[in-house]
Amino acid sequence: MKIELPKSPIVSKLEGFHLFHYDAAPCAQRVRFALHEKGIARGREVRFDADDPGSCAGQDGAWVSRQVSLAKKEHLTASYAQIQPNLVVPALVHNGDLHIESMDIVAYLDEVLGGPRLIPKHDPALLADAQALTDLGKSLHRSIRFVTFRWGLRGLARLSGKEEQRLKELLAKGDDAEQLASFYEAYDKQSIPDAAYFAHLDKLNAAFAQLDRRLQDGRAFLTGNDLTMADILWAMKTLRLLECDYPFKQLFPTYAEWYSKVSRRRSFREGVMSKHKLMSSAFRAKASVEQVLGMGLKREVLRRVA
Ligand SMILES: N[C@@H](CCC(=O)N[C@@H](CS)C(=O)NCC(=O)O)C(=O)O
Repeated sequence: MKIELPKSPIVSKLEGFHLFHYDAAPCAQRVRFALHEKGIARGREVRFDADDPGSCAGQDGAWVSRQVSLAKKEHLTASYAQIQPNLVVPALVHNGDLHIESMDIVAYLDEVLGGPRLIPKHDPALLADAQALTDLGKSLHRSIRFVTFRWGLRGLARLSGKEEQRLKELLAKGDDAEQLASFYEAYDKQSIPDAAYFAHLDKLNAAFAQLDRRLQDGRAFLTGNDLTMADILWAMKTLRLLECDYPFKQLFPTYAEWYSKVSRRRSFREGVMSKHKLMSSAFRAKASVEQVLGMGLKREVLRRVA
């Protein structure tokens, strides 16, 4: 989705590709994955709000990285609110045009860049299938949030009273398109209630079972023999859940093989993981400790599905 009149004075100054993202955020990882599939490498790092000419310049064959730390709550600042009105990552600026919504950005990149097609427009049936899987993934965005916040992040993700207030003030006229404000409001009061947590977990389990079944016919990727936007979206959900020790191998072995193949791609290793390895290992270590303490996601899912 292109934002026609960006509020931030920085946007119009940016040349080439500038990605506002966070290394650990699945929605931003989707866009990095797509950029690298298209042969656009990670370029220099600049502060997300830097606006001096050196920072704003483009970089040949590369995207400029503007990290917005979710851990430091940089997305809840007035300068970021002027770039991404929903206060989430990612946002992409391409030659002064601002785009938001990760999967819309992937579609935009597919349109303006060469390289392998991520959206199979040449085949209406394939396109409809890729779109349906992408829509299914989008509809489970909140489920991933519920499950990973409860098991993976817990107190780390809470907002202080001040931060919660700032979030509400920064959202334009109380618009809560990504439901951040309502989510944090409930989460900060009572963590994730069991009923909501299990309902979201069940939805995810059902979706993974469905994807596992479709891969059992031997296809290489979710919609056939080529990687599409659907693989990109689902791979990032899978990475996030693996970091919380979701038992893909035990429950959905064909799906786990698909993921393993996707995660070996150069675009995944360089675009998604290059600067995320440490954080990813920290998440996995935390999940392992939880498992030792008898409270991990793996145990919970296996009990639920058995
Ligand atoms: N529909 C949006 C969702 C973006 C989104 O929710 N981003 C998350 C990271 S995956 C975020 O920035 N969350 C901020 C927070 O949790 O406070 C998209 O696909 O771009």
